[in-house]
Parts: sequence; C-alpha cells; structure tokens
Amino acid sequence: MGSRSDFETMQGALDLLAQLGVPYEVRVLSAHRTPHLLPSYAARAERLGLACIIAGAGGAAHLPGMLAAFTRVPVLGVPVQSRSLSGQDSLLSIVQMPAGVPVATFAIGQAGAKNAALFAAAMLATTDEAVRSALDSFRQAQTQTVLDDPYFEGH
Ligand code: RP5
Repeated sequence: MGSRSDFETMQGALDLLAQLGVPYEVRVLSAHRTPHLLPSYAARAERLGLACIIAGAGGAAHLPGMLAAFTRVPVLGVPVQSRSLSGQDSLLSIVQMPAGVPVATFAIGQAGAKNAALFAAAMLATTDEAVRSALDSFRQAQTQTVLDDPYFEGH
C-alpha cells in the first residue's frame, strides 16, 4: 500500500487472505515518496515467486501502475477512498492504464480490497486444492448468511 493511512482500507484483504490460508506479505511503498524502492520491490516480488501484488493507493494513485511497469507479476489495484474526491481520483488513476501495461482494477475502498483478495485466491485456486476448498467454504457461508436472514425473500 502507498501509505500507512491505507491500512484500514486494506485490512479486509489481509483478513480474507488469512481466512483462506493464502500466505502474504504486507509492505508500505510510495510511488511518490519512495520511488527509488519500486524497482527493487518488483524484483523481490519476482524472486519470491509472488503470485500477484495487491496494490492499494489513494489520490494520485500511481503505485499499482508503476509496479506493473516494473514487473510481470500480476498487479491488482485497489483505489483507496480519498478525502478530497471520495476515491474517484484513485479509481481513475489506477484504471486508466495505457494499453500494454495492465492493472486489474477493483472497486473503491473496502469492497475493492476484499474483492482483490478473493480474486487473488480464485487465481490460486486454479492450481491449489486447499485454497479452492477454502474459497468454496467462504462462498457457501456467504450465501447461507443471506438465506438465514429473517427478511430474506425466500422465507
Ligand atoms: C497515497 O496518498 C497513499 O496511497 C494514500 O492513500 C494517500 C495519502 O497518503 P498520506 O498522506 O495519508 O500518507 O500515496
């Protein structure tokens, strides 16, 4: 993430990865305040064999795009909700990549962070039986929560 201030937004992604048994590391890395560290982190991601990078940033959110420029590790971009423009700035900064350097972009804020984690797990689930099973259980529990709601239309 681009700043410690993004942590609250990204916490949902960390919680879900832990719940699904997906190992992860957490780093704060700023495209603007620590630009010199981007190439070395991109190289580290490849060296470690990371399956993907979930990059959350807000405002002029250049972190996901710059990481994608430095590595072929898939980058999942999460627009953090900014104070001034409610995350519209973050979203447009992340999603409007030029052709040739893709960033998979998610919804603004906590929903985007959670869905980025679920998307990462879904990619891993194509080859990892344990993650596939954890993801199926998550989905079943999510569906059950709706079915158990006394106001649910099916009752
Ligand atoms: C971005 O600037 C960060 O991703 C964060 O969302 C935003 C504000 O950062 P702080 O000023 O709170 O550190 O780079």
